[in-house]
Amino acid sequence: MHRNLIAGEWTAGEDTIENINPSNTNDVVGEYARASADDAKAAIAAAKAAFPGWSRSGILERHAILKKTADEILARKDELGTLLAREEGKTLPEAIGETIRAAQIFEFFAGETLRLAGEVIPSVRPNIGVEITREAVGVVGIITPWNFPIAIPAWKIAPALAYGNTVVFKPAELVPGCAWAIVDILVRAGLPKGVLNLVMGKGSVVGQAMLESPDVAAITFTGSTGTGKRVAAASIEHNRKFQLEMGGKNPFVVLDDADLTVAVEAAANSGFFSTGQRCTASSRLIVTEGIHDRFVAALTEKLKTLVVDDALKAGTHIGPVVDAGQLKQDTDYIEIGKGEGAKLAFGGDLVKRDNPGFYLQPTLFTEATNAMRISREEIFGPVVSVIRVKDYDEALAIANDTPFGLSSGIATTSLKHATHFKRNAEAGMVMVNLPTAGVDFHVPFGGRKGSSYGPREQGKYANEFYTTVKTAYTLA
Ligand code: UN1
Repeated sequence: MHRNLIAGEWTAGEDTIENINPSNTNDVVGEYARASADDAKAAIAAAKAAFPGWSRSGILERHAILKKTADEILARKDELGTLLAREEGKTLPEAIGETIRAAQIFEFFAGETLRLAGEVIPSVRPNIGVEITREAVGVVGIITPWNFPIAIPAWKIAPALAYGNTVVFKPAELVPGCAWAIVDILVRAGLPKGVLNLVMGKGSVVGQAMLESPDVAAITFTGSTGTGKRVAAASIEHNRKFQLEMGGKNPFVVLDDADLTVAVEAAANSGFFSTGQRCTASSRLIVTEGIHDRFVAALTEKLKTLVVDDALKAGTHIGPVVDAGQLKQDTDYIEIGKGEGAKLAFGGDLVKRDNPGFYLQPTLFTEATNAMRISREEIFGPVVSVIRVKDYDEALAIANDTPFGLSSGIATTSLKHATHFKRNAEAGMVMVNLPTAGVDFHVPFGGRKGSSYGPREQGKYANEFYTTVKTAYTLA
């Protein structure tokens, strides 16, 4: 049984949950403790008690712990990647890639501990100096989703610790395995007791206790829009910092002058890899009429070659959907799409494999409009629609006509259109001739409009959230 970590002790929760493999529901990945509200309160108290010591700890100590963590994750990439693929269902190569990314993130923030700088500026008054420094915020609550079980915890825990905060970490209930593994690694790397606390369990219990606590100084959340709004409301109540990464309905524009192979590869990757379960996935392909039919034909041919099967099997391109609830959401949207009059061009059906799992064909709608629910609401599955447009101007207008604004892509060989799109896409990230998903680990990540709230994550920009600014005046 895998326990929670509270004040440096591995503790049993109020009950346990089985972590089930979505590629084979007979396979139990492990038993994981579920924390009670009192456990969560104890974790917050432990993080609060550990804060004065950790926030004043030497940067070399923090550097060493984060670096050691990076090294162990990298050394165990195959084993951890297998655990990830088993509990979440992305393919083994995708899962190993994500594990390497987590190691790179810890390595990056190990370096950032040595680089955090302030400013010294003269006062407007004579003989006075002004120093601007960044300090740790306090106890940071970290709430992570199931779709990136190791990379998202890494990109929140690493900067939180690097800049001297203490942490209460609540991973998604569906994927406690990788969360437990990285906490175990960090603790063995030398983190003092209470600096990082793991409280696996239900959002309504553990998450709620975090939201209600006046001792949680900041919350970083990646997940659904509905929960994000609750995090925001509760955080305003306590005057706490918060950062939200929520949904996307990312457009990928294909212009007449696109390189067809580049466009098809990017669209297939954006829409269907990681089973479409990425907030950066592209589920709206906005295609100008001169290339529309050729693009749809080539993408359909590509989809025929993609193998949907067990995440651990060699040769699988698309793993299963994560669980029964998500599968129902995907198939409900497929019915909604048909009902709205979009044309089902490929897929749409569940498929049976050797093991019982949540297998869904990659599904492509054509003749969709941007007003349809399948074009407006995040599905979070391997379900993509093609919207036919006249020209670039209409494509851009439709790309931006969405409540979301995370990522946005275009396939074109025109410098003029690429440049215009980069400037005018209403999104936090823009991709030219590249998939909308799959980002670097050392540069800012985040969006606009309904997708995100607060400072960017990742790269050095992460310090905007995980530190608070102090301005000190000294009379010479
Ligand atoms: C990526 O596309 O590389 O939840 C990362 C998500 C995002 C991460 C996407 N926060 O899907």
